[in-house]
Amino acid sequence: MKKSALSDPFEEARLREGLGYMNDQDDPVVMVLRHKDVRKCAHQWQKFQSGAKPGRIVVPSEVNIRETRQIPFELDPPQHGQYRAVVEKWFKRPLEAVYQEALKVQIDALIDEVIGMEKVEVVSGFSLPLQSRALTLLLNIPYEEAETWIAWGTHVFRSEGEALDGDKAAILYDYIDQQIDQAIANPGDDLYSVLLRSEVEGKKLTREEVKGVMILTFAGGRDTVINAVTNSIAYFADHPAALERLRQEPEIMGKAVEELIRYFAPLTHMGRVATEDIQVCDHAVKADSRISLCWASANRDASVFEKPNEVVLDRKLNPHLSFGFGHHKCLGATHTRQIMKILLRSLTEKVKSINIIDTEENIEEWGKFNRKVGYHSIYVSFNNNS
Ligand code: EMZ
Repeated sequence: MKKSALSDPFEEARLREGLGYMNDQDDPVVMVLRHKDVRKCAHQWQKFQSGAKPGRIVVPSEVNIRETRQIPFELDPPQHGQYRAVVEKWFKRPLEAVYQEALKVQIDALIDEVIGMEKVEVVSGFSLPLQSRALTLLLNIPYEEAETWIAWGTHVFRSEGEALDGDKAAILYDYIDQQIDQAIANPGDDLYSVLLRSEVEGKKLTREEVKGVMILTFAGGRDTVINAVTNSIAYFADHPAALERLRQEPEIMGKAVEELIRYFAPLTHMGRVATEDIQVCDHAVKADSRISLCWASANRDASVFEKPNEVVLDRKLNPHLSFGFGHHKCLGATHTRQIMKILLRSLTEKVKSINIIDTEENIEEWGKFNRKVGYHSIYVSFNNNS
């Protein structure tokens, strides 16, 4: 198997029962594995809620490390829609030409920095700076601020050897508090200031609500984007012909982005809490217990995707669930798609080939399922196009 491959550990359980079982900090999770069931449960928000105790729908649960509700992610309708409406337009800004041009400048500059270097550790030396610098555009704040976030490492709630790190979370919370204070003192055109000016049902967002949106913006799109970028680099290193194809057929770039995101599924699953006793795939789920919607498994469902374990760059129909499904689908998807599109474009323009030197895989353990989601580290060299 190629180094960049991500296998599908859920296949057998998906075909047999459609479910997987795992224990998470003594709060078990029934994982929903089939594409159609994942979509169905995602739709049934009255039965499977997101607005449970803050942190409980995340797997591993974050109830012990945070109390702030992430918004709009941990709300159910109708509040969900009201809060989402406040931020929706802002998170569509990546569709604007000026935004894309600025992102292209950033990504080109980063590739210029690493190209020709003997070896680059992609996670910390490429994907993390790329994600952090791009985030300055999403927040509309000065580029230099990215340096602070790069120093935090790839995950804001986890650290090496610790799946949930409360001290680390405190760094993010304190930082956001300070930034909110600054935006109150000096309002501008940044996301903090926009949120502080916003209203829901005629009432200004509270400080806690502003914090909830900001924490989600920082945490939700961090390791996920880093995994998508890192896995893409590994993929093109293993498949130079794919990079060459994109060079020759730039018109398939959009499809290639969707396909890479389907195949990598950078977020394995997301939880919900059952509001009543209910059956899922003939299994009794008790009220107030957790299920998870396993995007990674649904994306390999052979009843929906032909050759599910292959990257088909120009895949025609691609109803992947990597950005979730239903009213909760990822708010950062527009930004992520632009990052990926521009990354692919810049790679075709500047990089001839990529060599993998050394890798340490990041394997998640979900009950009996071991899933590779990306890398702890991957050393490569980028070879230029001249
Ligand atoms: C939460 C989550 C959101 C969570 C869409 O995913 O991402 C995780 O990485 C965070 O730890 O708090 O934001």
